[in-house]
Amino acid sequence: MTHRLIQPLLGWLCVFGLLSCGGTSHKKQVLDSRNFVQLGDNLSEKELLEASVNVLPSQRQYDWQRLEFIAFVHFGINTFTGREWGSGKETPKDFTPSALDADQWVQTIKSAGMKMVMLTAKHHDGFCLWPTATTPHSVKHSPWKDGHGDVLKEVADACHRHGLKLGIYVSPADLSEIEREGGTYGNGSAARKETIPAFGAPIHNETTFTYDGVTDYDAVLLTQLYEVCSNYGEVSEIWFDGANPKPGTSQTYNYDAWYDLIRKLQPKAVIAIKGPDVRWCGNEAGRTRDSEFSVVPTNEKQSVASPTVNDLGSRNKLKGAKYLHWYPAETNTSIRHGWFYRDDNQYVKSPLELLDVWYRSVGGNSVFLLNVTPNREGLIPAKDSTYLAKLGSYIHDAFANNVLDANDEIKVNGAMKGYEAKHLMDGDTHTAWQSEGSQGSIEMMFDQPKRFNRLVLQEDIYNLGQRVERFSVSYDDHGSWKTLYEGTTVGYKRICVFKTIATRKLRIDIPSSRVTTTLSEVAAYLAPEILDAPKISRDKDGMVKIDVRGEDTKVYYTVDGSEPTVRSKVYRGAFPLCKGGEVKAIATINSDQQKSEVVSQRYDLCASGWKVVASDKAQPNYEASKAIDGSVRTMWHTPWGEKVKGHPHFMTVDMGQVHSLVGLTYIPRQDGSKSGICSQYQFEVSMDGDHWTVVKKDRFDNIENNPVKQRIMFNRTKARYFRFTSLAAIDNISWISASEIGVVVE
Ligand code: FUL
Repeated sequence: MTHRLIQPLLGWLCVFGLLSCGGTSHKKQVLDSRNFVQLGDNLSEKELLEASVNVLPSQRQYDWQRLEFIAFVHFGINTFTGREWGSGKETPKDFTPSALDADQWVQTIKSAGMKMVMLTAKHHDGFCLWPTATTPHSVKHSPWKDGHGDVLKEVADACHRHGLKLGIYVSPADLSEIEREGGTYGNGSAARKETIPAFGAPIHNETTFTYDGVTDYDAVLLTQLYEVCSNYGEVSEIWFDGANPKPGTSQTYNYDAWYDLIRKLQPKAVIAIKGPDVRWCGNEAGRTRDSEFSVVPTNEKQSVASPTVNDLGSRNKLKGAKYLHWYPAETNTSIRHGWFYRDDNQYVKSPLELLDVWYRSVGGNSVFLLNVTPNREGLIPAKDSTYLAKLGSYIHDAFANNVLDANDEIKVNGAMKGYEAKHLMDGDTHTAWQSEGSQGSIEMMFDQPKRFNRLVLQEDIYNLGQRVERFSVSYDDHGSWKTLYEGTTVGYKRICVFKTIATRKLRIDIPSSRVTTTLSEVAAYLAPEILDAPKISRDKDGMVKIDVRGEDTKVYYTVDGSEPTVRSKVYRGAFPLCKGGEVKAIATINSDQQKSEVVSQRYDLCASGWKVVASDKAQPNYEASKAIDGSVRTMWHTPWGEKVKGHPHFMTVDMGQVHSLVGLTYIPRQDGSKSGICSQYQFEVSMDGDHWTVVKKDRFDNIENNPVKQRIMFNRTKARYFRFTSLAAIDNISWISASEIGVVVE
């Protein structure tokens, strides 16, 4: 790294907390000098690229990246109240798992190939899953194990028993500290010097920490961090969520002190999301960018301008950057619709859906953080655990044997000394092939044709940073080159997925890299073909269709919740299911020799015969009827623009006959935009269209980050009409959009 480019870091690092430890005052830093640089002014593109390849992962970031696939466990008060976000007004008495078994969690997670378990030790509601000294709102005051239980300890012990790492999610937002009498969150307390742990929490190893600038709430949070970082063995990740269900309450956080405490007590732990080591991928659906750069421009507080934008680190984005930071992406999503277990109607992503996210995230230069949801018994539900084991076997079987070997002939367009082509297949990600220029090509020749359908590329990010910006893979098909795959970034890992080929020659062209071209490892695999699962859909009138590919594919299905087998009903064409229920289907080929995985879809009452009888004005082509047309591709949308009338907006539906309703459904727009997604609503019912009863008035928890189907239950009520009224949309937007609105019947 040239010193002209990078100004001394030291001055900047001193921005971080002044603190004293055990009484002696000294300065500490949170960053590693490898992974963050301050840039000089007016750098040319060449200088910027040089600077960017010199930004490298810290050891803890590298160790974390190599875990590849890790688990979130969302469990807490919400599991028992059926909410996604709690209110903070719950009582510990609600926490009543009847058969909690952390070994079952950890073994299930391990069966999927995940390497860490990250527990929501404290979610936004503030309920602590360990017996903290900071608040009465914890397991200690719950009926579970007569207040002697400690979920975090059970999980930590199970992780250590089964060889998995431990991660801890601690929500900075804490609603119990807002709502509770004497609560500290947003109480306006002055910042002061404070010794941690506070609240009489036991001191571990005679170590205390004294920080300046500590508010009452900082003292709570710091003590909680002290407890979770001292008493549960090694911690590999701490997750600070940015979300806050009650953003109006003003409370500053002394992040510098929080980070410092973690670094001291758990030096190997990465601090994620609202932290300097790991970046949120920007959505909760498990989507990874096509080009995921680990080196991104950040501000002096090491946060990206917006984690959700598509381009964070391309050449274009480096222009004018002040700081460059190794800030890799973590892709998160939940196995269910929702982060917490709600009920057995909740949608569970199939192994193939999860595998797809796995390929894109792990194979797209990011770590995949998949959430599992223990139920009210305290167990990962049977369906989910079967799916997770299946996912694990898909991954294991796909990558069982590298078909390339060191005897294969390799030609490259040049190599720097010590970076010869032989390193591409030495199985060591700390060695690499590197050519002088920014363009490169690798050609491999095999004695016998080789068959494969996956190609795994890696860079030596630890020593050389991230360089490849564009590449393509081609193979020799009987004398002519055919393109197999085109991609952009590689970084830690890129997995190229394509149809099985057999070839004697494979070529990787890299037309664009930063400074030099390099790859550390190339491997190819023949993943067993997996028969495509059928796709189930239903139209407005309740007719269910099951689609499969291939003419000789047979489909069997059930509608009573049982598992479909070759003895179940054969699908011969669309069938009616207006009332709703669960459709499960399986595809087979070769006279039932080969089977797909089972897919299932749950449906509520269809909208056959329904009519919108009144509604607010809609934008042309976005009439309210589009919310009951059975298609998630169309939507109801009220007029948008600066001067439009704000909420409430409503639509009234005549269902044509009386139904016994037990819930409502709202599917937010599914086109990727968040505009007009309803965050607060009112739902009314009527027998005659004149006299109305409000049956629900509430918010849709976490709908901004996780815009999936909302299914809200209420007490049984008879009605022929319903009225859905929006009271607010996310980001305080004045209009409402809805892909579908419906009801749940008994
Ligand atoms: C979000 C939270 O609000 C959700 O409840 C969940 O914990 C998810 C992982 O992060 O920001």
